[in-house]
Amino acid sequence: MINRNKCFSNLSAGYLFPEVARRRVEYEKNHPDAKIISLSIGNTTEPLPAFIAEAMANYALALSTQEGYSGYGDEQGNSSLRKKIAETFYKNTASPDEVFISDGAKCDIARIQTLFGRDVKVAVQDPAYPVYVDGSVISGAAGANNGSGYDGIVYMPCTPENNFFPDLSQVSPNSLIYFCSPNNPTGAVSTKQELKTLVDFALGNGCIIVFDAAYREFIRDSSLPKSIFEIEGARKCAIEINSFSKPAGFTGVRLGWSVVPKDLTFADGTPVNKDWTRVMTTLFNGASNIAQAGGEAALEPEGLAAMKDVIDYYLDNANSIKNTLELKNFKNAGVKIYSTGNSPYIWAQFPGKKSWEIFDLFLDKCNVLVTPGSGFGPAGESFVRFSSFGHKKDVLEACRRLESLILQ
Ligand code: PGU
Repeated sequence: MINRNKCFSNLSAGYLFPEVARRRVEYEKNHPDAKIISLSIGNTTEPLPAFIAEAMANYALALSTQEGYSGYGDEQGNSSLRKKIAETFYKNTASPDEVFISDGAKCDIARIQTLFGRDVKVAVQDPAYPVYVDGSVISGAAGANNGSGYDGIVYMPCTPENNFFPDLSQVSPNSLIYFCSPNNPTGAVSTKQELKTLVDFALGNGCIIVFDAAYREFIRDSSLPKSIFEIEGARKCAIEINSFSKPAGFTGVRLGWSVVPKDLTFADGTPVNKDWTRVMTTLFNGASNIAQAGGEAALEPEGLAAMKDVIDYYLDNANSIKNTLELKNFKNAGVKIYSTGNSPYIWAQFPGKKSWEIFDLFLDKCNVLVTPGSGFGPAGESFVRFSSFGHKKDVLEACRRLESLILQ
């Protein structure tokens, strides 16, 4: 028999969101009448803008014609879409041949680990989107969980005390630094000055930043940077990962992209772009051509306007959740709310309580599902994350239930 890959036995728990779903099912078994509302996983709920859906439908229909049919496309993605992404999001900072189209940001975060192998040192914001850490464990770059985190990972606490920007001094030279802004789960958006500190640190210490900008379109404060490449020097030390999931509602359609600048090199001088091209052409066969047609429509003026409307909708939900959590019942119990208005997530601290305890309390007393902060890393303990992805009527109903919650 083949031995189990040890890296899998190093994982101390299942993936966070299936675990939340499992507990929901368990609860429903015992409470069949419960009408649970999820403010947990960040999954889009609103219909695709018609303009974008029509572009995909037309493309799909044309596939049944001789003229409209296409098979495998370029592994790096359609050149017209790469060009549009470069023009829309990276004017003067990245060129189309530095853009790689993918089937989503999560998949890119997984594949990116093959670039660096098991010997790379990894640093993550704590708390962080769990895929950076779990993926590092699966790839062997991190070891077993020692009770306060996985061996080999440098956790950089991002807490209210440091305004959610980490102290980088703990990061070893030549590390891979995962960084997410707007951040999942805290919602914090790093300022230009903060990202400059990060970029300067990476440049001075031989580090590479994997910058996850999946929530960039939620940034409404125009003084805040939407891309790491707005920072001078980032082309020499950063990769950016992004997605159509949240702005265009493509969580199910699946489409994302990465930007790997040609100026970024490994210690031996090899361009990272060269190896990333090799990974994308060898381990990936291109994003769905139908999804790419949708992506192109999303970047037309009509698509961009429709995406803004959908994001406004979720931001309005976020505001309703924030207003509810600021009510007396929460305030008097010492609950602290962190909400930036530039993110779909509200991060809330319940001093003295464990994250899963708060999860159980909301599930039991309000039939509202949230995500326990400890699932995002050790510094997330005593926090929970509220997601604003949901139909407005459901979010408002969840808020009504929370209003009458009595917290001891
Ligand atoms: N990056 C970040 C920071 C995310 O929060 C998510 C989704 C993704 C990437 C995934 O992007 P795709 O392009 O759709 O692959 N986070 C959600 C969903 C959970 C999950 O497992 O992806 C969340 O609730 O945190």
